[in-house]
Amino acid sequence: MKSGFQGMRSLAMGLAAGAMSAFWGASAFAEDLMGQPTPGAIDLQPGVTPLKHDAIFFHNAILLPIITAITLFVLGLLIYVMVKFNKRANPVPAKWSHNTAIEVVWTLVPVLILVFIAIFSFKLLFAYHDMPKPDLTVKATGYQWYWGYEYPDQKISEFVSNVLPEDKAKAKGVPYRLAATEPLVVPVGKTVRVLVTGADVIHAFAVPAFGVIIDAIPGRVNETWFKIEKPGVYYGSCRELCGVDHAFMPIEVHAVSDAEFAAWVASKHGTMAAPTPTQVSAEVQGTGAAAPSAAAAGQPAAATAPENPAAPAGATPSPTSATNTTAAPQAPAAH
Ligand SMILES: [Cu+2]
Repeated sequence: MKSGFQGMRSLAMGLAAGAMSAFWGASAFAEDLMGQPTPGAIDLQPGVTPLKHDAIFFHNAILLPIITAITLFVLGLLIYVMVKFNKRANPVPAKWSHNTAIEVVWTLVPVLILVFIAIFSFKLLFAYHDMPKPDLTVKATGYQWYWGYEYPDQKISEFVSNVLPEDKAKAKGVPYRLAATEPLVVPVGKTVRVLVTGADVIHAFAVPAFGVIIDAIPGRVNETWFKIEKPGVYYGSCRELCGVDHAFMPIEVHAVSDAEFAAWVASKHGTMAAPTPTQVSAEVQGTGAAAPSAAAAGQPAAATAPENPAAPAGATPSPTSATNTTAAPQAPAAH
């Protein structure tokens, strides 16, 4: 009898070890792909925004150790009970019930664990809620079954982004069902506000590398934000079951330099928002050619007096303007 129990135990341990190695073997040592899922991976996608770093910390450093400890503790209790109080080992059970001390402990300890989690959870929620002053606003509208993107500051009216067909995706070497016909292009290192809404049914705008997911609800405008740290291509998708082609409405975000963003805006016949005074002087020094386009104020705030160069003076004298001054003069030199 005893050997049978030991046999089961070694079988269970063998199964667990096999499952663990199958789980980790495929992914743990493979390099995670940036901005898209990695085949065989089980961890969160690597983050490229401060919010995602915070979310990864919350998951990996707070939630995962706690849930692991609780699971192992409960498993230990179950095994202890099975071994110590089975019919053979404990033929005459005790008759007592209720133990005040242990009941206080098993009520209080979970409460304290939840309060501990809540401290970090609320901190993260506030970080998501407290958007810094945005440098750029884009509006994303979910349709059955594609996305529409609009750049109100740059006066780029809505354009449609569909799933890239499979043959074209293969030809370009991009992931099918993640690649889109039109990317959402944003400058790197800038706070991007995303206004999200739905036109027909509820969709959801989600980009895992940014740690961003928010519902796109008809008749309501939701708001989220991200600040991308590295240039690159980042993929997301609709995350609300919105109909038969729900799986075919990807989100493709290109994080580019200021100069590349300005070129993209020009290609869409948009106008760059009014730069801060430091930017204007820097670009004038660099080359005269960049000045007229930069001076073409397109911000809604300046719409009442578009020719007033003093109007943008109140706009963001933030640390971001320091990066602008360094980046701006280099841009025209490249041409
Ligand atoms: Cu959808």
